[in-house]
Amino acid sequence: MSDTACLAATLDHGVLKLTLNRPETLNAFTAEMGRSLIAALEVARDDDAVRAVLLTGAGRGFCAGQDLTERDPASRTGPPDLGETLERFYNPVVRLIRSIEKPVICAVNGVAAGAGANIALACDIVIAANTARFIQAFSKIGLIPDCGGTWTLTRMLGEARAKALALTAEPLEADTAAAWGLIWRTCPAVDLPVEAEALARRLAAGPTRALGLTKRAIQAAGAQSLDAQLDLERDLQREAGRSADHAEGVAAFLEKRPAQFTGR
Ligand code: LHQ
Repeated sequence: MSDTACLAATLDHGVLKLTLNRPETLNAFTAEMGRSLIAALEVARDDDAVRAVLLTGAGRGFCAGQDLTERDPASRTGPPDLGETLERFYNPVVRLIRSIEKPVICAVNGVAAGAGANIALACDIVIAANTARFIQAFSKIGLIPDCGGTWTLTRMLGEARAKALALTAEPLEADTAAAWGLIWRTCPAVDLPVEAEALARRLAAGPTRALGLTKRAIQAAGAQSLDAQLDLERDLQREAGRSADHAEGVAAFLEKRPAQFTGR
């Protein structure tokens, strides 16, 4: 698994660990980081050896959002096309995280601001250091929340909290984010690397196909009726029922032994 200067990538026990690696800027997001993250997530999508993804940050921050030194108004002649920036770098990252049919875990090791917050919140399971904060920093620089933030916050928290966080840009402590149901849970900062790795390895050893189909079903649920969801569950369960891992899971139960899932 190849590293780049701003994104460390390792594959171990089926876990593709991606570490945003510009700690001196709290891992602020550059175009190079965007290209590297997209390429790594495409590998995660396509390579059967990858059975879970773990995204985290190096140093004391998770990600401070767009690197604002790349956006200095003094270094350009006209207004920027931020829509184009989103389409090239940020939207593909969020679309990949959501569409990869494998668990994507985010270990938020410190502050997550702007795009950094919303990329974290796009992941399937978010576990954060209890010292971390989530900041919808956009309004401080005259922008709107992106990376799906307006969608994610509204669905997960409702309009009242989504609007207050986005309009005020006030930091949300990780423990409050967990209490509000925005993330799964927090743990002491010192324990985060070990806990997140253990969770990722456990999921990577799971029935990957069923986990991927579960992700697809849950993501579809918010946009359709119960009736349509029952139809979708029927179709996806049919597919899961044909997997080798389903046969293995049942056999292991009957034989009173741990299942050895292969992801097929
Ligand atoms: C940074 C950054 C940073 C560069 C800290 N850039 N250096 C935007 C535009 C284009 C297209 C699409 O989408 C977007 C989406 C966005 O992400 S907009 C939001 C951009 N992010 C922000 O506005 C957050 C800016 N950062 C902060 O407010 C603070 O740094 C936070 C609250 C994240 C952390 O505060 P502190 O813990 O007090 O750390 P610090 O401010 O001292 O930062 C440490 C260093 O990191 C510092 O450098 P220095 O050389 O002074 O040690 C900062 O300049 C640098 N840094 N964020 N986004």
